Amino acid sequence: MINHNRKDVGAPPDKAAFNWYPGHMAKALRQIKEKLKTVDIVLEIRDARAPLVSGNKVLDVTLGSKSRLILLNKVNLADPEMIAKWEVWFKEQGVPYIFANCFEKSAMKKVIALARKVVEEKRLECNPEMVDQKAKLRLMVIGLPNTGKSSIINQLANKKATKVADKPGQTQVQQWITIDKDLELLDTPGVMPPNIESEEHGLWLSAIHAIPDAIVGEEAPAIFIVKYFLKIESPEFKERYKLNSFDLSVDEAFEKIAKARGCIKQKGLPDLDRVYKHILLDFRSGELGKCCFGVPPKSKAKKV
Ligand SMILES: Nc1nc2c(ncn2[C@@H]2O[C@H](COP(=O)(O)OP(=O)(O)OP(=O)(O)O)[C@@H](O)[C@H]2O)c(=O)[nH]1
Ligand SMILES: [Mg+2]
Repeated sequence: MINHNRKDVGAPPDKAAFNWYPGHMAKALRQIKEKLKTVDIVLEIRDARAPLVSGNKVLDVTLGSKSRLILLNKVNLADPEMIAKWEVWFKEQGVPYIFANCFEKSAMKKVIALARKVVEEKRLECNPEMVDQKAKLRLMVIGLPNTGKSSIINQLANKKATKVADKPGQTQVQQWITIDKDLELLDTPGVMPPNIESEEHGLWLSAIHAIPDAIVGEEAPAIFIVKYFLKIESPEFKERYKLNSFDLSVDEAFEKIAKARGCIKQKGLPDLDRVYKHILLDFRSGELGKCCFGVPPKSKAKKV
């Protein structure tokens, strides 16, 4: 019998447990600052499943007045109803933004067209004489780890110009990629905020794999995911794990998931470590249904 209420299991980690800031990130942030002058615009990649929490206040400060376009990627994994609400909120904030799935070529073309428009508008505002429609666009791609920065660049380049993996911290050095004579992109390593605001935000970021599993462990994010999909009553989740109802405790759900995924040890006991891995994998590939963590803030004080 599983008992996640035991004191030594299932307790959510302290928010400090989510802090992951390896040496290459401090360096990456320094290098982002150094390169700002050489680019026309910064393309900030976020995860559409956590539109606010996958941003980074430290990056915001670093950018100063540089033009920025926020691309909320992986929209194919996000709950469309919630995205509609977030769209309204982003519009109200008056910042350029776009929701996209980087594997759709047409969406990526829209991103570049929008980036050009933002740059042209800024030039027009600052110095109308200097506007040159054909000027080369130099764009720096930044964001939290694993949000899809390198994938977006590869999609635009139409080749494997930079390494991609479902592993936060894949890119560790900056790399310029020339798309054509009019477009150059700078890939940068993902940078985490130095402090995660709450345990809940830490769990969201672990679930979407911005933080490596080795830092937090697999148990707490897996429990969070199961609770979330039970609560939203996701039909895909129910079907995937052959559940007969959503009215289950977390422990009952884990027992059923262990059976459905064949994670049974000798003597018929559930192999929880394997169950956690399955849940994380299934969630990250979208098998459990669409999701969106957090709701748009009501307070005007909370900014993008
Ligand atoms: N479903 C979906 N998966 C995506 C999308 N964009 C990227 N991915 C996946 O997200 C994972 C991370 O992609 P990367 O491009 O390596 O992410 P990154 O931001 O460069 O990561 P770091 O270099 O670690 O900072 C890969 O498994 C991609 O296939 C998207 O729009 N939809
Ligand atoms: Mg990368």
